Amino acid sequence: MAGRIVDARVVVTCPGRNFVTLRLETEDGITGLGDATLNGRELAVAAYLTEHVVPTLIGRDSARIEDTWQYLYRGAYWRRGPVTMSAIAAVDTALWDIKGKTAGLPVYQLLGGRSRDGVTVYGHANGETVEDVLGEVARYVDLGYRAVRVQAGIPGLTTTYGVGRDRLFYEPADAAIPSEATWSTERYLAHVPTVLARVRQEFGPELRLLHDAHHRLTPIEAARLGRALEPFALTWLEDPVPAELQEGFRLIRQHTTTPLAVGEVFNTVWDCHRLITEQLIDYVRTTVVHAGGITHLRRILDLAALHQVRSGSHGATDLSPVCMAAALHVDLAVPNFGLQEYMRHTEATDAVFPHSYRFADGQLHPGDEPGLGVDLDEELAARYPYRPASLPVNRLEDGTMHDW
Ligand code: EZ4
Ligand code: CO
Repeated sequence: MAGRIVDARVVVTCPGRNFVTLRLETEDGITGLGDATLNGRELAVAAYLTEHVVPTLIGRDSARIEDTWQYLYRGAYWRRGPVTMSAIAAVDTALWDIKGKTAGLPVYQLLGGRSRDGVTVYGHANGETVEDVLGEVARYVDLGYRAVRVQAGIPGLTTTYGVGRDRLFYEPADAAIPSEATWSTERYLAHVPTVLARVRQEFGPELRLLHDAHHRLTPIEAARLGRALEPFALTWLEDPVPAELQEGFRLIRQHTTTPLAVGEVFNTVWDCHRLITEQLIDYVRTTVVHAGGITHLRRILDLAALHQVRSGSHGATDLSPVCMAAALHVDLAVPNFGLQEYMRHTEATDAVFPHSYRFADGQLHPGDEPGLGVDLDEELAARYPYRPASLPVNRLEDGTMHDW
């Protein structure tokens, strides 16, 4: 028995980028970790945890994961939202870590055991020119990846989402006050199909290809893009439209057979229940950290399984190794796993969060350590103080604010 929670600490560290981590400790000396990182809004979640959650955790039975989730969700009255749900996620993830360590089992065993041998991941190939992109795809193939997301610079635009300065470690949060990018849907729609055509032509039919439109199109524009990409057989077109409007996907669906993925900004099942039950999407990209932890992500994926929607959890670098480990345990266990995004963390981040998950042959394996298999080196973390960094904003060429 792990017993009651006697300590709860929020650790903010910036080994290259900001991470917020909750560490819980029980009376038996068992510790659990949960990721609470919300890119560009880190201190809001840290304050939510410190001011409103941590005081309610001390003395609580660490074994009662579901009850604690319900307490934090129903008990807040102000439900949902990325700040609240990331805070709940951190507590939930840390409690699963503790339960695993208490049982002497990796978390995936607590979730029903493995449903597959490993977790197939996709990497991010990106470059300014088509030639750069082809070189980057080749690099991922050489590294063993079986699935690659393809993002390219758009002629006429100075910066484009997904195209970074550092190829392996893409980080869009680049300034304390948001930097401003310029967007043109016309330029984008004219160019992107030519890039995917070249990549498919060079690499043949077996490599799985993906593309992220990053919430910038209207439904009919997305329908047109989906149709234009059909010959290149994408595994998915991601975030075609801003997804507050779940009904918007009906229009896209009427026009294209390109599979659709969405959900990295969703916080609860209520953001995607219609998308799932009406089969308007193929992959739901909700994550452990932003969608209420392992407990709530599994609830979303169970609903998705009933409707033949598969998982495709967000795995960008702004989700810490604690979230990545938790995602891998879920991915290994659920029947309807699809694909896991995997952007490598920097060496500094990996040193602050030593972890047992490993990449081999295009797959990640969470390892068999009890719990999540991730630690936090607090001494090292303390050497990297918080640095304000925001995600950019987007304007059309005439200055109109647009979705980033
Ligand atoms: O822009 O995680 O699919 N991945 C993505 C990411 C998001 C960042 C935002 O913090 O869309 O690159
Ligand atoms: Co995305």
